[in-house]
Amino acid sequence: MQTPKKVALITGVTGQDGAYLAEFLLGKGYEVHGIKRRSSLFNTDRIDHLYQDPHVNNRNFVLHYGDLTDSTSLVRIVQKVQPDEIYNLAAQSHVGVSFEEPEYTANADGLGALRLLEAIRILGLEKKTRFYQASTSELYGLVQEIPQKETTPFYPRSPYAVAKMYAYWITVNYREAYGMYACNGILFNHESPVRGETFVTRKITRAISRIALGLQDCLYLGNMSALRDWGHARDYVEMQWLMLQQDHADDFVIATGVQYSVRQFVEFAAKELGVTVTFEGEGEAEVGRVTKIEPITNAKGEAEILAKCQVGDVIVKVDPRYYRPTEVETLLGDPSKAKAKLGWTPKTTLAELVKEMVISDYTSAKRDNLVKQAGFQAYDYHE
Ligand code: NDP
Ligand code: GDR
Repeated sequence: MQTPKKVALITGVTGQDGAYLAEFLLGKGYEVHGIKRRSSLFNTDRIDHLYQDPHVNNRNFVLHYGDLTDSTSLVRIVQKVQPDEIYNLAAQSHVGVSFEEPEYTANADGLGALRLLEAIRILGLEKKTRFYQASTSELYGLVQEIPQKETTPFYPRSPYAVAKMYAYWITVNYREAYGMYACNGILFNHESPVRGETFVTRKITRAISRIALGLQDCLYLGNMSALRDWGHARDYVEMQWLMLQQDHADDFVIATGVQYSVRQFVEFAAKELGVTVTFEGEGEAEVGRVTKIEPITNAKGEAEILAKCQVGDVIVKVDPRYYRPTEVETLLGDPSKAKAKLGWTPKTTLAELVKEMVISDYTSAKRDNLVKQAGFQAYDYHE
């Protein structure tokens, strides 16, 4: 007899991690359900390659309308889907924006986790449904220990991090109070070509590509001294799954154990297109100037100058509007526990991650450039 397919429910399926996780679980033979929000425009770009026509029977990828701020929708979906595993990835995930929308962030990111845990309890699924909470290195905020591990005290520095701290502890509490299999993945920053355009890595790879093609003059950034431990989202979703396959629920730090500054990320990204950026000046007067342009080996194996900018051009400036009222200056994770207990190690280096992101954004920028050259308006939006 065939063993029945495992059923997973992913909140935030239209986001970066949701898309990678859905693809990963489908590859493992799961029936995958995702919760998407109603939007006035299509918001499924990242998962369109997984889409299955709703008119076809026996789909293994199904989307449901719902919202983390709406308990009734969550209870209805959990009841209908009867999931073996819930991955709670949905969130207002932008730290900077959380200072502008603190109440909504608390509602979606903090109480959202509670609503899902309660849905499991109300429906009597405590013994069936395993729960993953997308916790974050932002919990460490003003860091109390370097590197940060599972036992490092939290000191959140934004409405986002404070909301996520509630979600972290309510997950631990439901595990202890009701014996639920519920765990926290304390994930350090992870990126990819489908990272949201307003997070700093994607903002950089996108802008550098557009500057190289003459579509944009300058990249405006906030605190370029911030240090982050950046990994690849594709590697990190595998760990989210692994955490739900253990004998006992537990919480794990997931990180690479290496950190770089935002400034270094700019240098690495520009280098991929043959551009050397050198930083000069201090504070708000700091700029990044092009000091060298070298040919890059193109897809045909020929040496080609890709960048249209000139030596001497200032292509990076500071814009204080991107400063945060309270900043997280440094994050560096210690993933020893995940390595020992889950047998997990990140596969992608930062150099490989930067390359993949730049290739993807440069390809999109080339398409935008063709559109512009054909006389169509190429709109751009900076944030
Ligand atoms: P994204 O911002 O790319 O995706 C967030 C997802 O949540 C989107 O699908 C979004 O929908 C959805 N969403 C937002 N608000 C609601 C709501 N009220 N109800 C239902 N869905 C909602 O985030 P990532 O994929 O990068 O991150 C996934 C999770 O992991 C998040 O919880 C994030 O806070 C956390 N995290 C992320 C890290 C990272 O470095 N990427 C590190 C540590 C934790 P829509 O597409 O419609 O906007
Ligand atoms: P972060 O990611 O806040 O770490 O949260 P982000 O990429 O937004 O910022 C990283 C660092 O870069 C600095 N920075 C800028 N950031 C943005 N977005 N835009 C800028 O122009 C800019 N200039 C400098 C920031 O100040 C910060 O220090 C991400 C999110 O995915 C969270 O959901 C997740 O929990 C954490 O990572 C781990």
